[in-house]
Amino acid sequence: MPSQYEDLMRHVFTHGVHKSDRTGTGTKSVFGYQMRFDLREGFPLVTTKKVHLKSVILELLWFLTGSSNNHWLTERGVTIWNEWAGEDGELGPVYGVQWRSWPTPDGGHIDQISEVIQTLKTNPDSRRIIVSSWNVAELHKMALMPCHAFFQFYVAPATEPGGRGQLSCQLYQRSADIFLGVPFNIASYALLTHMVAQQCDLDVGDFIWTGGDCHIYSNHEEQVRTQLARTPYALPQLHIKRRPATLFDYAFEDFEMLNYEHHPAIKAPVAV
Ligand code: THF
Repeated sequence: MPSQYEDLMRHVFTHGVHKSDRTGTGTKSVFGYQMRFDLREGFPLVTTKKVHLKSVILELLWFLTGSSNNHWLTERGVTIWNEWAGEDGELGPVYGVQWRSWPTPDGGHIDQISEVIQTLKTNPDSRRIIVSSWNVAELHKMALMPCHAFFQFYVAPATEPGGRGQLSCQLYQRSADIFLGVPFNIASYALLTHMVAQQCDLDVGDFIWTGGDCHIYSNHEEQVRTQLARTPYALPQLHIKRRPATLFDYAFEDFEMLNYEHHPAIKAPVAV
């Protein structure tokens, strides 16, 4: 059974060095790690605990709307951004804003996601199919600086005449909360890769996750022990029920996870 996530967790738990952090919680930390998920083998949803997929899907759809406001999420019952939002729900120019409307010095905006789709359709060999959330000039206005900060798409050409190319995605995540955040982050980008592939008539290839400061918070250690004692199940399969007109027209109901066999949920506090 696939255990790449659990291998990362075990590696940091065993070899991590004690390190203090911005939130004052304390962590075990390792710098630099990579995982590769072959999306043809199944959807990389963690099975050694129940992952709340509804929050993952709605958070991704929220990023794609380009919103800076947590209300869109709370109206739909998703609370994962509440700790960082102000009274008015504002988070500043976080992920969605940079993805869809990165401000330019002359007062314009760049829709990085639409440019990615355009390039994948017209110039799939490009080595510049990149989205960055790390807008250095705007970091100080963000409620939280991007953790998953930079990603690139890659198309491997079709292996037979008339076949389809295979779309891969690699993410650089500068800061990785291994117990709470990483299962969400892997699922989110795997889902995005499936959606982009569907829109560009490509098959899916690999999702590559590259981590910077990979850490286990000291108040997650008991949960980690519980999780590492469990045996992973086979991966589920993602089914997208229709093909919306554009990447921005997906709805929560369009996604179905088939055969998601998982261990029980494990609760843990989030470091703010
Ligand atoms: N800050 C920290 N400390 N960890 C993170 O993972 C994180 N993020 C986002 C921004 N800041 C972060 C927020 N993403 C949960 C999951 C993802 C989050 C924040 C919180 C969470 O509490 N998950 C629980 C409950 C699930 C639910 O209620 O839907 C879980 O059991 O998975 C990572 O990008």
